[in-house]
Amino acid sequence: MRDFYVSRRDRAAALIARREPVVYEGGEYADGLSPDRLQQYEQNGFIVLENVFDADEVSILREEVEAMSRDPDIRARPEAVRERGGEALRSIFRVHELGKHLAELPRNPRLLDVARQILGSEVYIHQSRANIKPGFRGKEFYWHSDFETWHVEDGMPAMRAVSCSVLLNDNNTCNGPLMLIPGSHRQFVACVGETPEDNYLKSLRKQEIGVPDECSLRLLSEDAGVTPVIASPGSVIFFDCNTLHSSAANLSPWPRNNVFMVYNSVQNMLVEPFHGMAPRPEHIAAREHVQTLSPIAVHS
Ligand code: 6CS
Ligand code: FE
Repeated sequence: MRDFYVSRRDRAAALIARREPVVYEGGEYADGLSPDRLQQYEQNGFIVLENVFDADEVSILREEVEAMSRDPDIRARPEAVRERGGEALRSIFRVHELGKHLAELPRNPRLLDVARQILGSEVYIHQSRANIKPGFRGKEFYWHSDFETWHVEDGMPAMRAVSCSVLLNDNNTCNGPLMLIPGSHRQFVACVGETPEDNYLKSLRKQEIGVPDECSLRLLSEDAGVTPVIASPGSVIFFDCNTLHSSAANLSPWPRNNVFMVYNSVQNMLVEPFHGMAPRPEHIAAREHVQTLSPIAVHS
């Protein structure tokens, strides 16, 4: 398959125009978002929906994530990723299969219909994770496009995936909220540097390869600025797979635990990774274990 988004090769940094639409099939495949909101998503590359889950629903999910992060069996699994230089957990991958309540989350029509509408097809989960940022200790995530990594390291062919972050705590100005660059989804930033073997073992703790250069970051944030998402628990952020985002360390006393799920179109299944190396493990990028999602009944 031809690689239209060459990155991490023997080249300088570059901005490459996006080839694919942001919203597929005219947004008519499902009706998760109103036309206004869909347009906002298309323009900015993200949208924040408030009160998607009520306090009871959120506390069930929050407690499940907290219990998982204390569970010695989970902590011993390859899905548990630690912070640098210690035992503290940074992320737990594949939470939509390891958890009980979290297993139902991707099939909740409040999320699933938004993903199906944006991607204009049936969808499956490419990756899920809980990102754990305890007060005073949670570390940062540097600027990146998820698609850059998924394309190069996982062989995701096209920009036809959407991430969804479910806020389990209050995300405020002090506890390291997600920050996004509006409009950055419209160009691919080709990154400098070569991918080392088993890069994910390092990059999931601190990403250094596949991060945009400062000049591109400045260019893209010059007009539109940077938007921090300050929102209450139960809010959901949908963002395009190529929208540049980051988050700062949590120096506040308040935890910031969010669940993050990536919906990919069934028309955009993984091929061989574009850097020619071995694929990353299944719990980081679903390749064989792919299940088309059908909605579950939930009270609304
Ligand atoms: O490598 C990955 O797939 C992950 N890394 C980051 C920093 N964000 C997206 C994704 O979860
Ligand atoms: Fe990311």
